[in-house]
Amino acid sequence: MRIRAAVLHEPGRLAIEDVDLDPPRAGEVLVRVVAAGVCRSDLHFVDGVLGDRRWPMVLGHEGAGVVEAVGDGVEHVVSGDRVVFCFVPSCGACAQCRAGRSNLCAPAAERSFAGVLMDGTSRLRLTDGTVLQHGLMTACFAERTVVMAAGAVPISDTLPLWQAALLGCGVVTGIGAVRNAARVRIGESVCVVGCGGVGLHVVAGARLAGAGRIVAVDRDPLKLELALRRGATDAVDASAGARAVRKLTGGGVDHAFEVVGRPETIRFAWDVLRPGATAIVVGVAPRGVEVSLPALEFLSEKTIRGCYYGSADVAAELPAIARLVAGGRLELAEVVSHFAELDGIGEAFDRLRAGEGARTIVVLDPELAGAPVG
Ligand code: PAD
Ligand code: ZN
Repeated sequence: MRIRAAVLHEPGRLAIEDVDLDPPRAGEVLVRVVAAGVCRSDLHFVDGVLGDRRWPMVLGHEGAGVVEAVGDGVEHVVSGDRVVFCFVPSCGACAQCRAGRSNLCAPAAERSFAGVLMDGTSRLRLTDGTVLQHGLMTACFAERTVVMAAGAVPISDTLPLWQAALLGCGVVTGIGAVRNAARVRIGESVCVVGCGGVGLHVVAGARLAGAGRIVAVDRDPLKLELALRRGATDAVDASAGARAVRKLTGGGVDHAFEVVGRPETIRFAWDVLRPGATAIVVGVAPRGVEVSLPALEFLSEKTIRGCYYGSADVAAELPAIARLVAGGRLELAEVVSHFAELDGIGEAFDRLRAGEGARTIVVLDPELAGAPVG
């Protein structure tokens, strides 16, 4: 079938155009995309900083929609079901999956990097026949997409789909970083460096986990204001430096989260730790970027670790988080600053690059999304 999609032809050259989408094969699902969030990880693809040959590609990895058809052997969803995309459709059989780290599923990582589905091929082509990559096995900046069965997580009907869209990356990543990677306990102190579309969910996750002090750090006053509204107890402008956070918290925090993707903010997260504490790096830095740390400080038993996709078992956690949102215990609307149509995606990337506003939601079907456009 022919659909409209956001195609990255090469870094910096993005176009909304007609593409051909093949039907789902065995183990795959055709989804009508209803809404999709614009994450900084998409911008990394547009800017070409994740490495060569990651194009041409249909972008978009955070979204929700309605199932239109399923391939052979798909039993967990039927046509008409509402689903959120999971961009690591884990195989369940590799060593990582068996060890409970489905977010690091090895075959999914390999196919994702190659821009193909699990059988090693693409369902997407330009009208001239050129094969297109599936952005993070999701490719949801498009009217329709074909994803692996494990990439379509069913959710209840209670949540508007424009909010459900956010669950598929930002929310699961942010809440998961707090719960699965840091395992924040009641009363512990937290610092969140970078309070954008993902960092604001880290702040909310820390509040839900019962953190005591939650120090928000950003260079944009608007983001600090949003962070305070979401449960941060203190806001610090990044220019004040890590020393300001250490002073505020009487010697440093128990957990720091870096949610920007730059060496200086990774270093900031390290510098705000008390002895024995851990920094969790969520931000994705451009390929080739290195970060340096004062090695002597390993004596104080500080730890630094990464966190991919909230270190989460997404299929299990995503529906549970959806219930928190539907029950009014986790607010999502305030993180969304703009709605756009598919044609407005270039402007959404410009805003993200300029640090203007928080999340943009691309609405492909206003009626099903239940959200305004414009
Ligand atoms: P965003 O642009 O909405 O948020 C970034 C925030 O950082 C903004 O509020 C900026 O103002 C702020 N910021 C920028 N520079 C500084 C600085 N020097 N000091 C303090 N604050 C600063 O992006 P996002 O929230 O969509 O994504 C954030 C990062 O997380 C990005 O690198 C993205 O690729 C990564 C990501 N990782 C995963 C994962 O699984 N690890 C998932 C999703 C996103
Ligand atoms: Zn993302």
